[in-house]
Amino acid sequence: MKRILSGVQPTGNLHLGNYLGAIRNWVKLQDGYECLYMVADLHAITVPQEPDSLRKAVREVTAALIACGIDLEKSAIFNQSAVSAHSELAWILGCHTPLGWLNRMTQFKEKAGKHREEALLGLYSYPVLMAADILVYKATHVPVGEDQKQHLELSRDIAGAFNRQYNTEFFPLPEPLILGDATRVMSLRDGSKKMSKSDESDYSRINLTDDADAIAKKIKKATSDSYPTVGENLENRPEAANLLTLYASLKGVTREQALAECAGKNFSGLKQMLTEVAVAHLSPITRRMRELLAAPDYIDQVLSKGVARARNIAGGTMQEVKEMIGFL
Ligand code: AQP
Repeated sequence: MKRILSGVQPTGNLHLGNYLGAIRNWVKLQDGYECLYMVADLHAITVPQEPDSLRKAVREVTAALIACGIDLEKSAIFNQSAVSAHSELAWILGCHTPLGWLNRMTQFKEKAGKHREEALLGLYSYPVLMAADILVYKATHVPVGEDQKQHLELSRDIAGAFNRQYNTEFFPLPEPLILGDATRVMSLRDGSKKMSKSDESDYSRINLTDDADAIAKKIKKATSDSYPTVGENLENRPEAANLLTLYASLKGVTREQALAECAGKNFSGLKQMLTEVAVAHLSPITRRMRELLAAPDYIDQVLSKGVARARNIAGGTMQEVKEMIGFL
């Protein structure tokens, strides 16, 4: 059986990077796999969160997943913290993970930055929790954006270390699925940085909650250059290349087709084309999200149903893991 586990952190508004790099692919994968999608609230608290904002963000992310097309008849959406097996397995896997492996993780280095000594243990051990998230469901495939590739490789290493220690093939080695043509969407303000929820500038990203005016304003203000045509010297123009990728991906055409459509146009022509396609694509999602958010009880029911399904699978794994380890 092929099973998918993936997640998104409730650390703010979901953006176009989360959508194109992850969620849109999750929707497509529902036909070929059993899919479990979690709202990763345990990962969110690796940096301080305000309780009311966290609660709100969990419901917003759930609404966004439904609005983007996750089919609740097929797939489960659940809040990670409600399935205690994630934390339990994370501890056990932490006891099978050499520090040297964690020291190599670039996301920790980037996020902790110069304040390494003050960074929290949870931020450092985040990839071990991610391994637990995946392995507790014995997921075979994990759709992620480029930025999570290294963590996923570590999950495979941890699964291998556990299997070797207990001379078993209990955990499948999860395969990354890095799909689509926008696996690394860049900031609208700086083409060398990925689009991110935690970027201080809201102008760096297009949120799934942005209305048509906000989308138009943000694209208009996106960093430009003064090349006369879109296609010229694209390899050295990260901002133009990023907007072109966004256009192609939202329109569902290849990069070459997108370039052909832009023939003779300058940066502001590309911005206009992108605005139209982004508004057309995102406005039904935003509308549906608003309707769902007006019914928080429904969202909570969706999560409880997902939690029950997730607990059922995770509980079975934990029983077997404990037996293998020698816990009474
Ligand atoms: N810019 C991106 N391009 C493509 N894919 C992306 N993803 C995130 N940013 C981009 C993918 O979205 C999924 C969910 O990500 P997440 O919210 O769990 O964590 P993140 O990668 O840390 O996302 P952010 O927006 O950068 O959040 P903050 O700022 O809170 O750290 C993942 O599959 C990710 O690859």
